Amino acid sequence: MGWMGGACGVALVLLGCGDDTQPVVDAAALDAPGLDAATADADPQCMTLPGQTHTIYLAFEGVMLHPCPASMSGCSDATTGTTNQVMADVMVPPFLNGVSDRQIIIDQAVMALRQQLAPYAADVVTTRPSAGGYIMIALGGDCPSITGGTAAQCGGSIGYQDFDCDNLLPNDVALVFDSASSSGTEPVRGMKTANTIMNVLGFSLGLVYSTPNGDCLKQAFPLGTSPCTLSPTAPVDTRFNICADQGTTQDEPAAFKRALGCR
Ligand SMILES: [Ca+2]
Repeated sequence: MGWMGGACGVALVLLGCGDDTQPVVDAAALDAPGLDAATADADPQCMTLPGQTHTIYLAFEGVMLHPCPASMSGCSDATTGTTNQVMADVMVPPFLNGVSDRQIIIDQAVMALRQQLAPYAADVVTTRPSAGGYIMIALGGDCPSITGGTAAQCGGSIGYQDFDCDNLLPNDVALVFDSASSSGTEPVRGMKTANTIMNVLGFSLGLVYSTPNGDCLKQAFPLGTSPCTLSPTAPVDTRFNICADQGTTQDEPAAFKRALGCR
């Protein structure tokens, strides 16, 4: 589990219990196969692995989540709302529920995230897809009430995600709490939200904690007013032994390319 701002990270044993959804067919490939082929030729890292999903669903308006069966410790499946991060069925409330300018903050967050992901063939949507695979970011509420963890366990976490070492699960579920967007102007609160999404998304795609300030994968990174960054040589935070094959650096853009493809 990834505890942003928390004291520790715990590696999950992934059981390969992904769902049976078919690999997403990229409609763009049908429209412009030549362009897609050229992109892949130009950068082999852009050839996505089979079964990966390209749609990132931001659930801002509330979503029901269900715990994994006891026998499955790592079975995130956004299509069914199933995740190892909750202990019981829980309704995530709308993001910034009751905040008068929440829609402006949400719009800013979506815009900032789309800019962050512009190099990658990711589709950021705010309506739940009716078919196909997708990664879901469930936004809203606070850590204790959503995860069932104690305040001490949550440790002020603003986001929460399973570390998906080697990116075995295509349809991840990640959590971003209201506290990710705690203060500032509307654009700042949107940027904070987008940066937190980038953080939990990186864990979904197989990355672990990094150390540079401003890096998207840094634990409790300074949120600031600018986009977080992805580095091809980001030093890994070796205080946390999260993935068995983690090195001393990680290629963060490559992980996003392999999972999402390139524009
Ligand atoms: Ca994944």
